[in-house]
Amino acid sequence: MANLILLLGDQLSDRISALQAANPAEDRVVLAEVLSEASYVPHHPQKILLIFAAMRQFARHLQQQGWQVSYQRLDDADALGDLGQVLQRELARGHYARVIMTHCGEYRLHRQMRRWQAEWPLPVEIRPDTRFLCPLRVFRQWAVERKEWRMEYFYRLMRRRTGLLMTAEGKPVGGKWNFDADNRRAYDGKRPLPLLPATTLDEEGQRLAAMIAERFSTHFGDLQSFHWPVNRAQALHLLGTFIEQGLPGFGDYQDALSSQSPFLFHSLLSSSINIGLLDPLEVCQQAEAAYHAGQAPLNAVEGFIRQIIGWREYVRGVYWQTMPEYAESNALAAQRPLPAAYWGAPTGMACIREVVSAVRQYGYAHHIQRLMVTGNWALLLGVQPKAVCEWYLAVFVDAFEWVELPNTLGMALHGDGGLLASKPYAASGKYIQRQGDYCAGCDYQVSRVTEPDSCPFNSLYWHFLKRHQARFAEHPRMAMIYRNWQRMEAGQQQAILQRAEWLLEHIDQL
Ligand code: FAD
Ligand code: DLZ
Ligand code: SF4
Repeated sequence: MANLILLLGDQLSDRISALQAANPAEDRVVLAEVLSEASYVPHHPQKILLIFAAMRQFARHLQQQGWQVSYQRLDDADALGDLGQVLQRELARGHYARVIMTHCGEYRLHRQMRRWQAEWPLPVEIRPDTRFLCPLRVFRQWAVERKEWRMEYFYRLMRRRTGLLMTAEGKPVGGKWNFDADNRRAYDGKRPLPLLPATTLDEEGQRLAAMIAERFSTHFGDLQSFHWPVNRAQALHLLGTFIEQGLPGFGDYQDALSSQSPFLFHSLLSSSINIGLLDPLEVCQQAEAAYHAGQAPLNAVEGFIRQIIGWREYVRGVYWQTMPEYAESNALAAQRPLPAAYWGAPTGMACIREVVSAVRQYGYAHHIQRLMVTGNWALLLGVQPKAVCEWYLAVFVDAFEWVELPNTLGMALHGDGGLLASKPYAASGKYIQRQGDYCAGCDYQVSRVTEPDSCPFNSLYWHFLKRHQARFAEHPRMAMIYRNWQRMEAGQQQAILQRAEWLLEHIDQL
């Protein structure tokens, strides 16, 4: 008998496990644009457009390969509101032995799928998501064997498992596992920036954009500058361009911030990898080949591969190992609401303004903008993790909870108490100044700490450290900072804390 196969909007890959060993002549594939998935957070309109346009193109691709596909469009007259309803309608229309799906990327949806398994009269099979390089059982094994989880050690395991940048003797190429120390340059404008990829929508995509603009008009974000790949050919093109133009500078400028470009030398590949248009291993193999061909230096290629086989796989493992409790954690008891500037309210803080306006325009910010500007600001202010996480999940085109939550709650906010990264990524304005040119266009003075025009990051940095002194003072990598604080005169300390208190009372007027 036939099987009914569900594919989600971030499972658009021929290799997806739900399709394996299926029979195109007999089985039916279901893809559905549903309001429940499009509105559980106020997704950036470009994220909805990306997912729907890519789903439509993938459904067409499957049909061309001979698959029978049922596709629900959001604006179909008989459109149903959620995935369970859509599947039940399909089940009522035919005779099926089982429903097959691939493990999804968010706990809330996984819980629904488990409910279908328990309640529906036919078997519901949830297969592992084999697009990831580290099966969840391997991560679990790694995690239970350790008292402390650190990405660096997990990454070495992944280098050995994949063989990427490994010598025949089983040693890391270049004699070191990690070249991060070489990846901290500010951008001086000398190396030419890669060109922004071309707009990727066909005529149908343009119509879809108009529908989304109308239906989701209250969501934060513009639709005009849409550049995201919506099919595999476009994603492969972007990958090729990145390897040629971006990768050689990726390492040097990985941590740079620049008002000249919101993208710098970053790949822009996260959405393509996350929704299934590209395979993470093929991306890394192309980068590795560029190194062996002498087209990109080792610090760039190692840094890039580390993000994908290291951080990306690590955060996914942490997510599934710790959910649902992880989402509830708030180790620093942060309670403030999210500042209005995150939703585009005017601010004199140039760094926040630059990043939020790029997010509005593109649904994108690169890692250092996410971590050290919007993340750091929320950390220093003590914004409630749930509010911050909802923002990150909504406004980035590449955001799915398995990757967004550990990065935001764990890495940026230290809300997990150090499970993901032992030390908080808290920094003063000096860090932002060192990494780029935002401060030159700011209403505040980065060199000042206590004055009315002093950079808000500066006093709030000390306020954060003082608030959490009991937790961090003994941390070996933070002891020196606390010694610097102790060395300040009492009057200076008091002035800093007073300025910070004033800022905390006027957050939405900064
Ligand atoms: P590049 O800088 O070119 O990096 C190459 C690839 O490495 C990325 O495409 C991505 O697949 C992977 N990668 C890099 N860093 C990470 C990381 N920390 N975790 C997982 N994968 C990584 N990434 C998402 O894909 N979705 C998210 O929702 C998301 N939320 C984040 C929230 C915060 C607070 C922070 C600090 C980071 C977040 N990241 C997220 C990770 C990272 O910032 C993005 O993957 C990256 O900026 C995407 O841009 P890019 O493709 O140009 O990446
Ligand atoms: C993000 C998203 C959106 C906006 N819409 C849909 C949709 O209509 N149908 C669908 O199958 N998937 C959608 N997605 C992606 C899902 O939300 C995603 O599969 C889950 O969050 C798990 O990662
Ligand atoms: Fe940001 Fe402070 Fe620099 Fe202004 S001075 S851009 S607020 S770091």
